[in-house]
Amino acid sequence: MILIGERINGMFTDVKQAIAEKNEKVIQDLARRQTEAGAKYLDVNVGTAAADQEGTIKWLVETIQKTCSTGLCLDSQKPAVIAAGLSVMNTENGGILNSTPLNKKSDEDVLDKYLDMADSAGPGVGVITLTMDKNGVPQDTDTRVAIAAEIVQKAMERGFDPQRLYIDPIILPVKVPNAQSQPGNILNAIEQIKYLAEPSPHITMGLSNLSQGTNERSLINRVFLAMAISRGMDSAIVEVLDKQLMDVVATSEMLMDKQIYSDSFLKVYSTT
Ligand code: THG
Repeated sequence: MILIGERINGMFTDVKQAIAEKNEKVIQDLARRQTEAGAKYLDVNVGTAAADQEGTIKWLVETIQKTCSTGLCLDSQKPAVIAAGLSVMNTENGGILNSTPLNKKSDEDVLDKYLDMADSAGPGVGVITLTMDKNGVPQDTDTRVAIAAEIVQKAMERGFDPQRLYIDPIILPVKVPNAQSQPGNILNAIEQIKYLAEPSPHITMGLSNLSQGTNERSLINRVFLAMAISRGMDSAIVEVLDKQLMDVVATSEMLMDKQIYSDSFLKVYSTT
């Protein structure tokens, strides 16, 4: 399971404040703790408060890199912000550009822009691609799979290895009215997306979106994570500091025969 730590995101009040005050320690502590908890990559999202998003992502990347060499997952819908982060990013442990839809009304070629940036960063850098197009986020399974198929096809046509793609079927809060059929649709989409290429593209999601606004955040996250892993999801942007959630990852991997059973399987688990 390729775990991406979600905490360095300006959406969190502690990170937002650290960005405003240029407090390196808060960011570096989060980087270290998430790495120790099993994050293979650290998501880096400046949030919405920072006026200078390009300068802020550079500061975050440089601040994190002073303290650890964990791969980074640059998180922005704006190619210019990703490019700014990449300009100072160390890619020795790989990296991910997060994220692009298939296309946008305002930018027909946005997917190509992200793939171009990943190519110039090197073969160890992947791209998270959303099953979303100029019509927005689809509600049903079939449209999600059709968009994922177009993404895989576009990547293959230009020689971009599908194994560098992380397809994200976009999970939204279950609490939103009329959204309760979405988790099930997403599970069905995951099962089909994994067959779009051989070897399969990665499949990921921003898991915590699902439980936003609910009273049972960790429980909802844990149960859906196990369900999605059982259908073939092999990566997720998650709260790696949630020990119970990490135990679900380890147990799911063991039950899916990705890790050998031993009585201490929770302890020996390491990200693969
Ligand atoms: N797909 C991809 N990238 C993503 C997402 C996605 N990046 C961002 C997001 N979604 C995943 N990361 C988060 C981070 C935080 C929360 C949810 C998803 C979250 N934050 C608290 C909240 O809003 O309630 C913040 C509260 C606090 O300050 O403590 O839930 O889907 N590719």
